[in-house]
Order: sequence, then structure tokens, then C-alpha cells
Amino acid sequence: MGSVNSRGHKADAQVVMMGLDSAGKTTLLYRLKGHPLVETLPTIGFNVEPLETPGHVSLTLWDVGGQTQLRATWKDYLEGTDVLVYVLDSTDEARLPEAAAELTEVLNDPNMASVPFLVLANKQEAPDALALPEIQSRLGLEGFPDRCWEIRACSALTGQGLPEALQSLRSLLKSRGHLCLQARACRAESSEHEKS
Ligand code: G3D
Repeated sequence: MGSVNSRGHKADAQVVMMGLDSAGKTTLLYRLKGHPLVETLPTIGFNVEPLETPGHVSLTLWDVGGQTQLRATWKDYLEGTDVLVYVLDSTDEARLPEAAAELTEVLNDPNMASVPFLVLANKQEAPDALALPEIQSRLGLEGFPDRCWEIRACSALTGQGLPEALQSLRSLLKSRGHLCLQARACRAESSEHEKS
């Protein structure tokens, strides 16, 4: 992946956003960029977008799962990833095992060794959304003890949880490149945020 984003800025960081189709990645992207909500179309392949946070962040969106022919392509783009953002549809209990398996597959890619990751449990405003602790345990996140990761509840529809998600993204970007000895500290900090 090149390090110049679509506005010609030199990107300081490469963030890859992945998740099953319909998890809400495109809606989240528009929200994070402060755009009005638009009707989204299925993402074929990937989008690259600059994200206006302090520093220039290049954000690449990928759908994972059910697209075996595309998977060979997206793997080529994982090199140089600073942080992975993995988006989940918290209301889609039926596809949670598939989402968990895809996350594990992505994290096991050699290009993703020691890359910090942020899980966004999206659609939390929906009455049938699974609670965060349940999602965390079903994803098997405790199986990545030597990585820096955080999990946040959010809603791309209402904007709930997005400032906290950006805060997590910034702290994970700071941790990149370290052999994440502070992984536990990250999670402790994250659970403190949840309590406050
Ligand atoms: P994708 O880019 O991951 O494929 P999209 O997902 O952003 O295209 O979103 C898929 C559907 O989920 C869209 O609905 C979108 O409006 C909805 N969605 C996204 N975020 C949220 C959220 O936080 N809460 C709820 N309730 N819905 C959300 P449609 O109906 O257009 O398919």
C-alpha cells in the first residue's frame, strides 16, 4: 500500500478497516469524516479515504468474508498497516462466528504480526444489539494476549461511542511499532474509560 492518500498528502499512518459486509464500515467512515449520512452501496473491493484526525491518516476499507476471489487481493494491501479497525454488526448474532473466524484469519496474516487492533461493536443503539462483554468473549479476544487491542461499543447511526473510538485509535496508533508489552495496560485503560 502506498503512503500517499487520495488528497496527495503524505499519510502518517495506514489504518485498515475491515468487517463482514453490512457491518457498517461505510456509514462509520462518513460519520467519522463528519459527512451527512448517505445511502450506502456495497463496497466492491476497497475504498481508500483520507481521515481528518491530527496527522494524516489513510483509511482503507475492506469487506472480508464470502469473497474468496477478493481475499487474495486484500492480503497484498495489509503490508504497512499501522492499526486494524474491525467493525462488527452487534445485532447479527448469526454471523458472529463468521466474523470471529475472519478476524482471526486477518490477524494471523504475516503482515499483521503485532499490529494493534480496535474492534468496533457497531449498531449498539439497536434494541437487539448484543452487549459488549458478550461480544468480546464470543470473539475470543483473550486469545491475543501479546497484542495491543481495544474494543468499543458504537453506533454509526447516532454517533454514540465514536469520540471514544477515535481516542482508542489514537492511543493504538501511538503503540504501533512497539512489541506491545503494554497490551494489558491498554486494556486496563480501555476498561477505565468504559467505567467513566
Ligand atoms: P458496510 O460498508 O460494512 O458493508 P454499510 O456497511 O455502511 O453499507 O451499512 C450496512 C447497513 O447497516 C446500512 O443499512 C446502514 O444504514 C446500516 N447501519 C450502519 N451503521 C449502523 C448503526 O450504527 N445502526 C444501525 N441500526 N444501522 C446501521 P441499509 O438498510 O442501507 O442496508
